[in-house]
Amino acid sequence: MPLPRTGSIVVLTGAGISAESGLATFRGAGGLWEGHRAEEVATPEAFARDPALVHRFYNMRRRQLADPAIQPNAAHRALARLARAWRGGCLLVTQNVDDLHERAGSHDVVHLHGELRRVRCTACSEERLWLRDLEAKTPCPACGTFGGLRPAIVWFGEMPLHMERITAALQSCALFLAIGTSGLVYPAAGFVALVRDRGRAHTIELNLEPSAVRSDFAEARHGPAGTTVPALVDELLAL
Ligand code: BV8
Repeated sequence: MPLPRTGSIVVLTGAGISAESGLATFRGAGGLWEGHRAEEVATPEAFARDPALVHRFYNMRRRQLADPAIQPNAAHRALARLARAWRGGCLLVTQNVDDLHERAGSHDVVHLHGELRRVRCTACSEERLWLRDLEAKTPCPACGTFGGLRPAIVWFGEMPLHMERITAALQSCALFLAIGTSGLVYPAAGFVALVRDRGRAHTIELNLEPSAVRSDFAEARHGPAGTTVPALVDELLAL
């Protein structure tokens, strides 16, 4: 199927798009942290059982993201360029909790799994930007409750965010791109099948290697996102 000249685009990104910026992926290089798999730490049960461990996990990642060496890369910038120039509309959905898409100039980024730089109080539900370490004893600035603050992130077993908006966009897009994701976590990994089953849209996987759902895509472009994404955006904008 050729690239569409018109119609809307939905882009789904995963940890692989941030790899060339220096942020570790979930499953690369052993994917362990303090001997734990992310799936073991990123759960409500882990937070209830050992809040200090979970806070350490996110404090480490929040500090890493604040490192000036961590910058958006050519793939992030190419997607911002695509959204600015593509006339049919382009929805950027990310599984990532970093802010590299925003810092590359993307607007209205849909964070399906929440954001590392925001926290929520489980007592009063207030959510706010939070850039420093968080401890179990940190009081909520809004309601004063101790021990209620948690990262505003969707953990395993929790409901992903913005699903209605994402599903509506998937049901009407002309092109679906998945970039830098292993296709192991649902519902994000199932988005391509929803688009494919409509039968009228093109689907492309851009990943370092075939993902777990490679066979659901009409096309795959394997290689580093910093190379494959700008090349595809150039092709789309030259149509
Ligand atoms: C849900 C935030 C119901 C945390 C994340 C039992 C109980 C409960 C649920 C389940 C269960 N069994 C299964 C489930 C469903 C579960 C799930 O899918 N589990 C998996 C492990 C089997 N899903 C959930 O629980 C979700 N919620 O199901 O609720 C529901 C469903 C539908 C509708 C309503 C309700 C919630 C899942 C969200 C979990 N939170 N993140 C945090 O960040 O700390 S998930 C986390 O892993 C990421 O956000 C991401 O989404 C996910 C996958 O990671 P990837 O981004 O793909 O990264 P990965 O390292 O895996 O792969 C990177 C890829 O990049 C690789 O392929 C690599 O080759 C490539 N790459 C590397 N370098 C480059 C590159 N590509 C290009 N260029 C490069 N340079």
